[in-house]
Amino acid sequence: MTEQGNLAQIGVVGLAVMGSNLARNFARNGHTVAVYNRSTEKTRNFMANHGAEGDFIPSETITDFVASLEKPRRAIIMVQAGNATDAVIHQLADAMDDGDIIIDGGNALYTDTIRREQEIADRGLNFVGAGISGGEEGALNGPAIMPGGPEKTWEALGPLLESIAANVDGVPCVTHIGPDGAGHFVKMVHNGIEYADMQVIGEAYQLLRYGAGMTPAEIAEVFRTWNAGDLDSYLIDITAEVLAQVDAETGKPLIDLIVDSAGQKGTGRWTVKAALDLGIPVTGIGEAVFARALSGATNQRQATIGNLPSGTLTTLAELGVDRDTFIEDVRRALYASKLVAYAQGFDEITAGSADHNWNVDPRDLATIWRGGCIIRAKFLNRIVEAYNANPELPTLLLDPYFKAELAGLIDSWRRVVTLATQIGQPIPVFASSLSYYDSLRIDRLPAALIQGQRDYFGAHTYQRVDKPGTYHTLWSGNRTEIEA
Ligand code: NBP
Repeated sequence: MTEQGNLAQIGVVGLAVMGSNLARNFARNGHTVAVYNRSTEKTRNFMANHGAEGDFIPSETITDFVASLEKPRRAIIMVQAGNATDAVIHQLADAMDDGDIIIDGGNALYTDTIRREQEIADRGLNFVGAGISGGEEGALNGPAIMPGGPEKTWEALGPLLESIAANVDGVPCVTHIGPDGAGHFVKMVHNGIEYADMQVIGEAYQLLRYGAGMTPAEIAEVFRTWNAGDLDSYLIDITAEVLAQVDAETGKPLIDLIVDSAGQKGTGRWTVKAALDLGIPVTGIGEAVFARALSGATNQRQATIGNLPSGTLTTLAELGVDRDTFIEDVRRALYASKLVAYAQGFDEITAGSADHNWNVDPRDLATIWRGGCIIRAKFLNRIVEAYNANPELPTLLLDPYFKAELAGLIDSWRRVVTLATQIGQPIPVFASSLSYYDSLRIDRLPAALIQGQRDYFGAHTYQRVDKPGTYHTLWSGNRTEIEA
């Protein structure tokens, strides 16, 4: 137990990589931080390694931990998402009093957060599901934070979170996103966008490497150049670093020694599942999630590699494609596909917000994602401007700035999709994003035929372009049309 007068402003439960870095970040920013971990060894190690970095109050029981917090008590849970989070929430709630705040900073599924918020509210406490992005480095030096939960908690939490969040142009990368699960929903879609962003970079690499025949070191240089322009972002930056890395043991580019099977922890998949329920086409994120799944289908790939007919393929050289022109075309295809992925992600957030009455402001997200998080990028400023100019944009792609950008990208994008197909290199997000774009752009979709088919086999009816009403054709009768 701590003596009165020496209480902590914030507590962290769970001292694995994220929790310990977050606790250190709070301490560095002048807060007294209570720390607790289920296995006491981690708490002791934490104090041994970092205890001198600031004011920490370590506890070996939840009761002591809660007693070491000033009121209203604020405790951030940084444990494994799922059952562990539920266990800790209930231990904390049992020891806390009315008005105290439990914050889940893990990667919780937003529907779990909605449920937990209700359970905790029923007990007179406050529950805040807060998405935290930026990995371990962000947790230590300034993450982007997306807190949901009751608006009233922001008064007690806001200044604390602002003090540890990343900061861009004097604006902290944290704001109250909306009620109950809004924060975790938005963090989920952020991660989904991250999947698409990483995949489009991967597709560009694939084309430069196996289409243009460039070395990883050469491609690293290309990415460095790109990072000085519209694509300026953390992910492009680290891509150049990864591609430039040489394996000390073999002297080969490290990228060539890494198994081409990508892992995933679930937030991308959740983003797509939620989008399916909302009826929002997040094709870029979906293809990115499936591309990771395909890369990891080891047994299937072992059976198929070299064993499926390719058809007649050609090479860029045979097609007389100029290398520098191709590199610039690939940059533009990447940029256009990335724009589509962000537009789709924002569509999902808008739809999720409307569905749950969260009133999420898309400008807030683009603002707080400019720093700390994995998808931080210069072009997020443009998204803020786009929504500032028109908060009701039907799609980001219609913003005048992005529309003008697309006009300069579209021909290259089409060329790259065509060439990739001719040389037999997979570009699931480049290609599906272009199809999505064309689907939005053209005036007639094959959905008319689908309605005809549905009416034929299931009497599902259709509407006509030339008159109001709902109709059905008597397909198995005399094929006259009746009003349904
Ligand atoms: P982990 O996700 O690896 O979880 C380890 C922590 O959970 C340890 O402190 C462990 O305590 C605790 N824990 C477990 Br497991 N079961 C518990 C239980 N039943 N009761 C109490 N504590 C329990 O830690 P992490 O990688 O630091 O991530 C923490 C959270 O942050 C996760 O939700 C993660 O999804 C999220 N996140 C991680 C990253 C990242 O880059 N790693 C980024 C963004 C968000 P023990 O020491 O006693 O086993």
